[in-house]
Amino acid sequence: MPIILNTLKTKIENKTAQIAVVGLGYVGLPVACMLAQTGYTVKGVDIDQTRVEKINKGISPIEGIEPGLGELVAEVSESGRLQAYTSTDVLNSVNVVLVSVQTPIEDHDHKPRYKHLQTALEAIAHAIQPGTLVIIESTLAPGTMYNIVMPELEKQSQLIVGKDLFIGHCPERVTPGKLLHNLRTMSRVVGGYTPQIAEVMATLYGQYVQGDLDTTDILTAEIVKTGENAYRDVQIAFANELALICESLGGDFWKVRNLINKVPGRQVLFAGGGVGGHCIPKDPWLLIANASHDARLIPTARQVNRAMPEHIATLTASALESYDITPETAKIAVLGYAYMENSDDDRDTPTAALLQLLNADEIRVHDPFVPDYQGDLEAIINGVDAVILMVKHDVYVAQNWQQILNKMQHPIIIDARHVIADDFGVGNATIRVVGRG
Ligand code: SAJ
Repeated sequence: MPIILNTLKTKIENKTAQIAVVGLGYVGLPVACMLAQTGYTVKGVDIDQTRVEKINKGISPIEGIEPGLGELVAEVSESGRLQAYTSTDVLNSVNVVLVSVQTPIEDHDHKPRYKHLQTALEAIAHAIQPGTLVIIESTLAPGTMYNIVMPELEKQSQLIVGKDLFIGHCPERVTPGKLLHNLRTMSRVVGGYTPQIAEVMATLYGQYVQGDLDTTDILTAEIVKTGENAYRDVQIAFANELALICESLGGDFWKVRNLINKVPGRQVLFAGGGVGGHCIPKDPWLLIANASHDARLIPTARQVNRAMPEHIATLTASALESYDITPETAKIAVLGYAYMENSDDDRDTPTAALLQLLNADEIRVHDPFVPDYQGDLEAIINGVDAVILMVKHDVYVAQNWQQILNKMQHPIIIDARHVIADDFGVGNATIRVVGRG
């Protein structure tokens, strides 16, 4: 191992290494806090002045229920172990830089948009000293480290990767609502430019990660992260397609699913109203972005999942029509705006797509976690012609659905998440469950 790298490893081991985290969002901030709590002096950098000020006051800028994060931000800010800045000039005195900036995809061609990453790389390259380790934690299209990150850093810093500049890719595996828990417990793929660099990276992550630290090469790390989420998207698409087949045959996906899953090696996931969130809809496109292979399954799975809100809108329209309710008079309540149950996160939520497709005189939206939609559930449901259940929040599962039906103008429920128990006495109500013909 080069002496300069060995020196860095020693600094990491005795916690004298100065660490920086660029990007203090739902990944960067918990990472910065965990490293500070572990005993490092951490400089956090973010372009958002308000976010920086909040953190330096010991306040977490992240909304939603994140167990332990608020207290941890206060603790490490108070102790001075974490200080936040808007300027990347502070990077001229650090030994390790972690980068957690967003890597979205373009809507029109699904190609990655690396504006934030490139801005960060340019600023980092101009500030860092020889011997610095730069680790990208953002999710990347395979090939990005070699084709964009490495050339950008070398060109702007005049340093040479492997000689006086070290790079690696360690993609994050966080989920909103359990950021700190996942950061501590999930195994990590630690991709180093060289095995020695991967070893030094693992020394750092080993300070707070209890899961496995699987050291490997950079390309493998890029493919694993995007692949694990593309895999999930395809699994969900299979469940959705099987549900549509069941509906068309007059079958019941929920019964079929349970019986298939009794077979060893089968695990059909849940059909639903669509796939939202910050990673599953995006990562499949990152996986195939630079691949010369003409991927067909993965884009098709994306199409299947993106079409589910339209299916829910169709089920709704046909149910209203069966009661001779026209769009001009229809009143609909949509329950659930977040992209997943018991979360306030509404990034890429299927409900937003559904709302674009519904045709009604009045549409009321409710969500117990999303500030814009936290109205009184009973008042929202009162007098509507149809209720659409888009998210399986616990509060909806716990409802007395007979009482709800009694308050509605017409007894129509479109259940996109199998919220209502199978033993519910439907009576004369019309309850259309996704996957049930
Ligand atoms: N969904 C379905 N059917 C399913 C599962 C999910 O329709 O069977 C929908 C959800 O309603 C949601 C979307 O897909 O709209 C995504 O749900 P998710 O459970 O995959 O949750 P995410 O998006 O937070 O995924 C994250 C990912 N974790 C990371 O990227 C680090 C994913 O790899 C994890 O598998 C997932 O959390 C998890 O299992 O918690």
